[in-house]
Amino acid sequence: MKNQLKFSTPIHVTKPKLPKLEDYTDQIKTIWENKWLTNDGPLHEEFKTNLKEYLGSSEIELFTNGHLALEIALKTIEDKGEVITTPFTFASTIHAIKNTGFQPVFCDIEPNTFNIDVNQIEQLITEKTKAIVAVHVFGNPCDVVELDRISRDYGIPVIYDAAHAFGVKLNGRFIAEYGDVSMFSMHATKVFHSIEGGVLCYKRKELNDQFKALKNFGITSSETVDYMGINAKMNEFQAAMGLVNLKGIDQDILMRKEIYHLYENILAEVPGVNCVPIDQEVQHNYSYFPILLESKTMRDYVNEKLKEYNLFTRKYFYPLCNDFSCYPFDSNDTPVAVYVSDRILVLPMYSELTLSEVEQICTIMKIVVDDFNLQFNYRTTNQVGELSNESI
Ligand code: T4K
Repeated sequence: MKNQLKFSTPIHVTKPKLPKLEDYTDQIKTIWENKWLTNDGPLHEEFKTNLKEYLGSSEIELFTNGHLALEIALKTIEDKGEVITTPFTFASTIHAIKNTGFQPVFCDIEPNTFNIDVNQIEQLITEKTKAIVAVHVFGNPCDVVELDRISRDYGIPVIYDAAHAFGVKLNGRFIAEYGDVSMFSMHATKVFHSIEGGVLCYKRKELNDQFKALKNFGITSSETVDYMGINAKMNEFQAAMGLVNLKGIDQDILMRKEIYHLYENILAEVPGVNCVPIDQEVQHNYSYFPILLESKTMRDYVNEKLKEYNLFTRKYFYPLCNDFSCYPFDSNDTPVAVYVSDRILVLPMYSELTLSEVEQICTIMKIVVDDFNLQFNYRTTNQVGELSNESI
């Protein structure tokens, strides 16, 4: 049975969508004609215009990757101090905060969306607080309305790490309409990509010159360098990939949606596997398919066993950022994040995943989870977000 179900080639958590080769080569022909490879070339400018419309933002700037875009957004806050953020995120978020001279203050997450718990933010605000960096984890929007309220009441900017949220809308509104700045990643593993790439969407026009300078060594004119900038420019090959991919993004998201619902329907019948519901108000991008298993032991068992079927899931995000050895943080203050991080598993999700592959993955999941339950005589509950101290 195992041999029949084992995939002949590895199935990874994601697979980048590549356009038709001829579409890409057509797009990059002009680079040979005009010999402009990077530094705000014509494809960069065209991509920027198209993204502006797609992301619904009056102001945008492109960067070589999402991480440097986030660092640059934070660099514009000159008064250094504390930044309230979440520990349940990719290393990039916290590295960006630390690299720009801020001290992260970790707020716990809420158990349904895995996003920063807005009810716990205000008690962490002090005179040292300079910003809030919230992450739309797996593309699920944070409580943006409450975050806007906190931002207004305390005069603290909100920067969204929207790395996972490309194309997401809330009640018909573009997700980048909320907060001061939103960073979208366009890395190869994302729902939409430009090989590597990052975008900042923002409202304040006066940030234009600063963002442009900061991504180009801080140079403001041929004779002036006004900021300690870096090199974070998007090149023409990236922009070309983005331009071609943008044409297919809506279709891709529709295919992901179908995969998402198939997973949801089948896995609902598998005891111990808890899917993460999507709010009705959210127009999602289905960037990831996260599940919560009943315990850390079960999660680690399933993650390892699936490899025997050539199936490679990921523990996004374990360990928590406040458990990284490079930082002296204490994760005990974020019990919900600890709970989720110990149980999270992300299943394969990409538009080229076929529906029969999804069915096969679910069949394997059922076998592996049943094995675990038999071995450990475990009784499951299927309750997402129900905190429990039980451990086996
Ligand atoms: N903030 C958040 C919340 C983020 O999640 C991220 C990035 C950032 C900020 C920073 O944005 P960028 O600077 O990256 O734009 C991957 C991605 O590299 C990373 O972009 C992403 N988050 C993170 C969640 O996932 P890894 O270390 O898991 O990548 P890797 O190389 O193990 O790839 C995952 C799987 O994808 C592989 O097992 C196979 C497949 N893959 C990957 C690549 C690169 C392919 O099939 N082809 C490929 O070219 O971080």
